Amino acid sequence: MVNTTTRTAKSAEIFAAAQNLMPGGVNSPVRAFKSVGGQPIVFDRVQGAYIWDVDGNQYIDYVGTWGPAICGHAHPEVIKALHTALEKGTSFGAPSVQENILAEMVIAAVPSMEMVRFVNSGTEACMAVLRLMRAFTGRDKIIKFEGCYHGHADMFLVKAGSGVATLGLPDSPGVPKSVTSNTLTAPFNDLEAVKALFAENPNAIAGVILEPVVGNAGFIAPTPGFLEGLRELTHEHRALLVFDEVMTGFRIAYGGAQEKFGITPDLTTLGKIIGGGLPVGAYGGRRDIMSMVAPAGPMYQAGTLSGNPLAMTAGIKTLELLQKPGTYEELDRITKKLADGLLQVAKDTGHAACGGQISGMFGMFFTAGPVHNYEDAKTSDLTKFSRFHRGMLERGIYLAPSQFEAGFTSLAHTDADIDKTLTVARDVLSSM
Ligand code: KE4
Repeated sequence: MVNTTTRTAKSAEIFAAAQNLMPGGVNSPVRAFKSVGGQPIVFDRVQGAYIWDVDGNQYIDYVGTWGPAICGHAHPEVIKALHTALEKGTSFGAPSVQENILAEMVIAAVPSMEMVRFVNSGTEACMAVLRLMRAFTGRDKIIKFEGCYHGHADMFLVKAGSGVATLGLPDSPGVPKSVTSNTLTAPFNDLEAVKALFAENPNAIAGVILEPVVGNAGFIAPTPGFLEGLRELTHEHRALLVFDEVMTGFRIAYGGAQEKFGITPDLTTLGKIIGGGLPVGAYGGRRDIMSMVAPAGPMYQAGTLSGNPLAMTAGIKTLELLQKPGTYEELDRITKKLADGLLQVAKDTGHAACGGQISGMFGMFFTAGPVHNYEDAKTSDLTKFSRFHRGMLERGIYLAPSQFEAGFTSLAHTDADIDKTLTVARDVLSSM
């Protein structure tokens, strides 16, 4: 039995103080470990595939600050580029060439992107893209999917995933019915339900927004034909198709899930990786739609720190690193080894489990499955997940503190890291 009292004493002290200062002691709910129990560890530093907490304990990290650390934490080339950029100042609030450079890289990479607007978070990107969908079509309703999470803006907090699902919140107080009455929902992977919503709301639906590979209800892949069906349905009803690739962008493939699956949406949101760990979000797509965004057009959206030179610099260097040949083959190899290994260990130790991976994104549910949507995900054994999470954490493996999140690997993870992770998982699951 690992002695958890002294092992994480400093974390306990710091987190206790934090709870008097910030709601739940955190600045984002999922970090509070509410659904897995126990206290969070307090980070001191990160490097490559590893975390060190304030007590000096080292962990292999499969959260990667929720996706941005795809090249490994604190990559030396990113840090070096930031040091150079810092000498020129931290914020301009005016055009900079770095914005052009990152915009050109994003437009060149993402099939749907003809123009792009940078913002400061995925939430901002999704808020803006929803306003743009409505401005372009003149329609108010949208379709989202149960368990998908598109940031914390009011109109998306309907059957949302991620922290909302983690905390089991029915949705959120403070969100007026008048705002969510235009948000229609359907089960992920259910084309018939989407067809029915279009039939029930003729000429009223601005578009469909989804995570093309769900990461906020746990890892849920699209079933064959689902994405193609949504593309056809939105074309048929003159509605827009929007891929929220805040998580999947530059992770599922360099061009995101839209490149991987060969489906081009009308608009795309991005975040996480394009900021290389600094605050960046983006939305973009067809030029005729993006031309509506102020000051080119009438749809207003703005931000003091949007296009921040430090964030642009970190994003540029991160995407440069990802352009190296073999990047996504290696991510897929190392993550497949991990995901397949975890499922094998669960089987060997008598625990029903299902899951999978695509490139550097993976997930596992403690249920025989299959898991095709949020309702399926909710049937998994959440108590078992919590015990597994705690057991892995105490043995130096840092997994996302919620069943309703995805796991992330990086180019810094080695075969030895995966082998150690699978050995620890076998130890933990054998004792459960
Ligand atoms: P942010 O506002 O957190 O940058 O992005 C919101 C968002 C939008 N769309 C998708 C598909 C997302 O995954 C996210 C944010 N992801 C969560 C992790 N599931 C962020 C972690 C957190 O909330 O602390």
